[in-house]
Amino acid sequence: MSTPTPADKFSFGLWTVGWQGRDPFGEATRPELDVVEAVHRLAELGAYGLTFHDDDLFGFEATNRDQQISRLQGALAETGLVIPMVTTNLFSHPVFKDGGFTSNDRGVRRFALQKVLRNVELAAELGAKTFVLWGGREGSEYDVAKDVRAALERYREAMNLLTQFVTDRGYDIRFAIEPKPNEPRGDILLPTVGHALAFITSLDKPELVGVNPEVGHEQMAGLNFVHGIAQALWHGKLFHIDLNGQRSIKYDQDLVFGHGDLMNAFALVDLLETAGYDGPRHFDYKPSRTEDIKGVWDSAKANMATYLLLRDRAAAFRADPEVQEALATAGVAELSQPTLNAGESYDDLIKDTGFDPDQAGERGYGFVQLNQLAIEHLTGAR
Ligand code: GLT
Ligand code: MN
Ligand code: MN
Repeated sequence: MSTPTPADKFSFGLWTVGWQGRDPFGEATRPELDVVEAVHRLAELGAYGLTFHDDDLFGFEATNRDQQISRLQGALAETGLVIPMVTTNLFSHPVFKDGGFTSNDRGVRRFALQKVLRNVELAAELGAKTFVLWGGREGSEYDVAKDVRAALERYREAMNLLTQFVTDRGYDIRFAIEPKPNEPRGDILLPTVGHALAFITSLDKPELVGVNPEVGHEQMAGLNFVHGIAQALWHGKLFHIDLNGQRSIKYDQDLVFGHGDLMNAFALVDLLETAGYDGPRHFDYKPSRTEDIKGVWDSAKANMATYLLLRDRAAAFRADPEVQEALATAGVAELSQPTLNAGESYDDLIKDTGFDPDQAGERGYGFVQLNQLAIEHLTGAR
């Protein structure tokens, strides 16, 4: 089994290993984790990056902001860990109960933007290249209480202001919107990858905005995460990714990567590794509430170990001659061939009499056998 190294580009949110296990039904089960300790432990385990919200590092009041930033910088210098992504907490404080960029309260919207602008300055200072925006409170519980068209207009206004800001300041930063269908709001705006991709096309500088899809968030909506990622890649919009595990349509579980739909995780790693995605492999999970601090670090390790196992398994799957034969039978590569020949037009197609639909209807694609081979590789039987 391979050991993680910085070249694998594994990163973790400070709020993940730092989660104390507080949930709507119970108190914290673990003590606070200091950022310096987090950086050192993650570096020892072979991660390359740490990400954080402003509030994770210095709290909402930010009374110790400068001190915490310099403590973080010290730990980074000692370990070589980097900060590939920064994000802003627009969801914990009561002021954001009706949202940040799309709160009905204009004062709140101005405050939310100010909080993000200040944090983008910090992101630039720390060398982060991606700024994630998870709009967990942008939404509603009651349809009559939110003018969704106006909310989207305000969302757009916010994104246009932010992209103008990084452009004027000359920052090498792009934004990544993180979709989620619900929780904590009853319904969240831009609930899926598809919604976010469509929204981005309406922006002034769409080239500076992409998506940060999270495994569990798409699966909460019953969607196929691999399909969502493939489409984001196809649009050139996969700026960042949140890896974790989710078991079916229910509350956001944030399990270790692969501890949910393992088969989909296998296909995801295969896709990321073969499609040329070179961004961070960012884990956004929660060490379960049952775990002590040893369990926290074991679970952090488990995320990376699962990713590397799946990477090895996927490579073995691709290299297997039987798989290659099954892929050929399935016609997987044939889909990359344009449907019309070069120079052919719809007139040629209308006149074409060479195709026998009855005969083509008899074709067996062998998809089940291909999938079984994938299972055999995934389980180490091959
Ligand atoms: C929060 C959320 C995550 C987001 C984080 C970024 S915050 O923990 O559940 O999915 O990625 O804001
Ligand atoms: Mn989540
Ligand atoms: Mn996330």
